[in-house]
Amino acid sequence: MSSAIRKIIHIDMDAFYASVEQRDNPELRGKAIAVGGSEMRGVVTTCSYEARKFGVRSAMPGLTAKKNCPNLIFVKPRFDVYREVSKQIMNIFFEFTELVEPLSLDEAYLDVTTNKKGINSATIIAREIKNRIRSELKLTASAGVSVNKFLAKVASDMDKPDGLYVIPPEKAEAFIEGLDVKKVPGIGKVTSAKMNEFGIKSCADLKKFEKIDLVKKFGKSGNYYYNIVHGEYDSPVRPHRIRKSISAERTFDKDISNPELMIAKLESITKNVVDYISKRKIKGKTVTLKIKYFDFVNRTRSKTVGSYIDSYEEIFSVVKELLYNPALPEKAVRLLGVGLSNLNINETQTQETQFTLGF
Ligand code: TTP
Ligand code: MG
Repeated sequence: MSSAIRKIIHIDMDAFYASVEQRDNPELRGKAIAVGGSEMRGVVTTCSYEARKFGVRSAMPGLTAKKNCPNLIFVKPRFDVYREVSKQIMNIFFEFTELVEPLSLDEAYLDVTTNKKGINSATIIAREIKNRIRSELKLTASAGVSVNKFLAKVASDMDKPDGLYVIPPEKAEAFIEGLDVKKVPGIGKVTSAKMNEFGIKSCADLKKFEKIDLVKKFGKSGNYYYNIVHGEYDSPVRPHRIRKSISAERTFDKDISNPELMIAKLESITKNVVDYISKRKIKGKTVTLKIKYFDFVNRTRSKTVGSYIDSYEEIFSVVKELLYNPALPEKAVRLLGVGLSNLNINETQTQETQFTLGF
């Protein structure tokens, strides 16, 4: 396989919990807020950018935060809401690539070297994702775009909030050399202090050491430090989502009552599903037909067959059966969808690298 250049995006939401709270409660907008228990006890999980101007930070005790910023408003966290928003963000990512590695509720790596939209430029994808998050979720995210996870993550932090920072391949080396070791993900306060004792302040300083010396000084992590400063870091984006079903659906401009037209639409929707699974060698045992009627009532009909199927003919024959059984849809249909589940895959999905131009 060629060692083609990869296109990695790191997305990180801005002041995540605090932004969700400001979004959902207009009275909090433009104000210094901290999400977390009360000011008397507990710590700040995060705070709005307005509060950061006063030196309020994550993990700071509430009392200290209030001392720094007397007008600070404390808001109780709503974890269910953050989890839900997180799902919505991840679903946007999955529209572009299956290679999504979430790091927490509000951040993820995406490998878009090859992507579902066939967009050549990772920068354009990052911009589209930011736009979608803004328009659909009314939130802002920062994106970093580069050739590996390390650089993409550092990049997403360069231009926060609402940032888009690109480190193209030809600028990667100079960028790394100028980078303070404190900014390297995985190098915390203790390690950076130790590095400073050895006269290591920037990654250029780090680059002067042989791998074996770095391992002697910093243990196993020395390998990682060596690899990142030499541009040899190539850890893949590891998706941990287990895909449970594959589906495609279509909403029609006009509601449909004619069965022949429904069949025609289902043919093309089934083809989409088959396209997707055949490229990935996925098979399934359960076929689901989704019907949304003109009045927005949703119905699903499913059938599980005895062995894995993956061909258009096999899947479509089940879809057709489901359309007629128990009876043709009794009302006009607004949306039809076809799903395949009970799949033969688990989470490991190998990454295909392919040579593509542009960045
Ligand atoms: P971060 O991405 O580190 O912070 P953030 O999104 O609030 O701000 P920004 O990225 O713009 O700098 O963390 C994401 C969420 O995780 C954050 O909103 C709250 C939660 N969190 C904690 O609960 N405790 C912590 O110590 C940190 C750092 C974050
Ligand atoms: Mg964040």
